[in-house]
Amino acid sequence: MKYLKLSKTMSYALRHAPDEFNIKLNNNGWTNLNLFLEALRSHHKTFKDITLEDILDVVKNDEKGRYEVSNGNIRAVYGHSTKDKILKKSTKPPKYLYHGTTSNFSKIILTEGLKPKQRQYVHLSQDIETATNVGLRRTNNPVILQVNSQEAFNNGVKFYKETNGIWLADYIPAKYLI
Ligand code: HQG
Repeated sequence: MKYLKLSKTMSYALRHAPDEFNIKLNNNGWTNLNLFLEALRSHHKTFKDITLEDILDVVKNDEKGRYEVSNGNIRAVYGHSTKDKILKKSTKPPKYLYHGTTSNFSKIILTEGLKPKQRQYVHLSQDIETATNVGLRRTNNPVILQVNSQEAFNNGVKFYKETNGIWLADYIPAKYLI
């Protein structure tokens, strides 16, 4: 079984395109695991023989904790772009959080603030190393922006804690960024 391909397809379905797979996400992003298995099997011939174990292996071994399984349901933890916003419970963030991006984007962000762009939430990292890895997806020389998260939180910006040091947030005005 090609787990990378399966993982990418799972992310695509659960974050971006549930309609293409004929699955429904609830308000918190959950969908029924057995129906998801059937949806993947019928989506493409590569997946026609996958089992529940294959999906659970992807979930368990994912290095970023991208998925969660509970009570017979599965969801992507972050990264959604579906039009109905996945509801999250906001939490008080640490004093600082970090965002790794390209030099060009960083200049725009320092003027107009950090926007979710095509996703539902802004994605932040708890430490500089993780933010650097996020930035390295786009450039060899990422710029790491420091977010004055607690100050932003105190002034009404909402933050949401996810797995593995990933934080989400709503739009963050430039005045909270260094
Ligand atoms: C940029 C991956 C111009 C922002 C990662 C980023 C992460 C702006 C891009 C997760 C902007 C959006 C998310 C503004 C933000 N003007 N550019 N005002 N505001 N941007 O992919 O944070 O492997 O949606 O800097 O590791 O790069 O998929 O966000 O470059 O955890 O699990 O707009 O996705 O995880 O890009 O990455 P993204 P991201 P996975």
